[in-house]
Amino acid sequence: MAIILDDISRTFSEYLLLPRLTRREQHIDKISLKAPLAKSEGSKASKFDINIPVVSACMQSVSGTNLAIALARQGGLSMIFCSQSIDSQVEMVSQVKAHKAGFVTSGANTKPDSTLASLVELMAETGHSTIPVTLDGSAKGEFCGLITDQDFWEFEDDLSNLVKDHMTPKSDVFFGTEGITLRKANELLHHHKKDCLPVLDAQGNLNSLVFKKDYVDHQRHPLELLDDNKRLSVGAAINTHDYRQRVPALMAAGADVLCFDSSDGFTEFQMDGIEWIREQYGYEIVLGVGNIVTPEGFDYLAKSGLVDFIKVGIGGGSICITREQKGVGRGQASALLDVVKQRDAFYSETGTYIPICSDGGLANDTQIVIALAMGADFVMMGRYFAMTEESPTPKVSINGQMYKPYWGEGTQRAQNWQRYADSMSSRKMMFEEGVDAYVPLVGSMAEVLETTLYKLKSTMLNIGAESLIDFRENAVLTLVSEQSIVEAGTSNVFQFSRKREIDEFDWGT
Ligand code: MZP
Repeated sequence: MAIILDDISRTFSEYLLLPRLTRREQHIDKISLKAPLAKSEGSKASKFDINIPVVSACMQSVSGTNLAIALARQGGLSMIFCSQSIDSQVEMVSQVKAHKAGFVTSGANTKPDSTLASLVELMAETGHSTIPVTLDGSAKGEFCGLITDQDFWEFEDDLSNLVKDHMTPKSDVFFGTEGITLRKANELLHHHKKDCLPVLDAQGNLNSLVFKKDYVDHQRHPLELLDDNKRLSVGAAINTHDYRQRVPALMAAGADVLCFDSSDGFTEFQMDGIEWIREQYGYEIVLGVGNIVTPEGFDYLAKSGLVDFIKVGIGGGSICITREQKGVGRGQASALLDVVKQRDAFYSETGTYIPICSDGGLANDTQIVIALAMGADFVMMGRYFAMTEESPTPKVSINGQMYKPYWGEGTQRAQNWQRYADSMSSRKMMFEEGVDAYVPLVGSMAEVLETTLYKLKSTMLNIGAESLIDFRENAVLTLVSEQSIVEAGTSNVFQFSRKREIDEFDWGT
């Protein structure tokens, strides 16, 4: 007979945190939100941390290049989706890695004999206002000079003029030579009051560019997640079908983290993939796996000794209908609590700490806070990021309100890419596990995230915690009744829903 658990599948909104002692010396600015992504042994630190405990979901409508760049600059990590051809995923990973290297390979170049008209076009196309001039117009060609949008007036100058007549020639450009440190390059920019420093090799060819704005940007984003070469960090999703081809390409492109994207990771297919990756690449790469919702699933993956972090969650995603379609899944809070308990027991027994990611179903900031208090090391979110300016989908106006399309990876729409990328594929989609939807546009990701993280830190103060480890160790949670949920909202007061109502209200004065 089937086993029926005594436990009920519960969600985050059914729990509340109790306050603990907040000490005088505690301050919101001293709280660290660092979280591990790689497994660690004993008291050794994890080899890969993120600076804020959030990652963006392995989804087409979420984790594209722009979001990956914006999130890494805030200290988090994106998992670039794998429901696309290997080439286009590699291109996205490469774009994130190229975005900010301190030393940037020039992405837009011109020749001395090009016209200003073609330069204007190039500037509009790439959004760059400083363009290196090389003899053959390539990123590594012989350096001839620099031209910026300050060197000509688009609506006054004759656009058939040649670049060489308006550029600053090499003889007047301050440049560095290959091997210069980033610190020295920034010093030169500062000293000579310049915005861009070309770096040339011994033969006078362009090697890279260093920009003042990147330095300023770095100072403004102290939590930026960078690799050892000072490039932004980025994760990439993988699947159980083509990892033999996809993983080598992603590794070559510089992906920092690989993460299996699967609604059910308690499978021998995923274990085959995990074993193959470790055989080929050892422990060089951080490897995330899942998803699971039971201690049994945790044990299967953790006891292999091959995985870094484990994702928890089946069927809780905002666009997910897996539970309805297949009758498989578990309330996210119950799944997380049960798996965290197993992880902690595993740590006590073996000394190996495996970070847990709570994936999907986080409907608001409070639920993010509760997931971290329950023991998730970090959370993965789709809807949250899909609603921001930086998600890869276009804005759509519906009845005067701006929205963004958001769809699940288990939809026909997401899976269609294979029809084009892999004409040999005989896999046919019999039913969908996700829906195609719209979410309201909420603005810039950095602004939304700032509020979320401020709320998180403020709750951590209530619990007397200075780190996420303190937070989960000190957390005391209680289940709430339906009536206490009602009590949690406002009660017996009249609320104005719109500013206009306030303006129009007769105050009797
Ligand atoms: P959410 O943050 O929008 O609630 O959920 C995002 C998560 O839903 C993803 O990280 C993934 O685990 C899951 N997901 C993505 N697509 C589907 C689907 O089509 C899905 N069913 O369940």
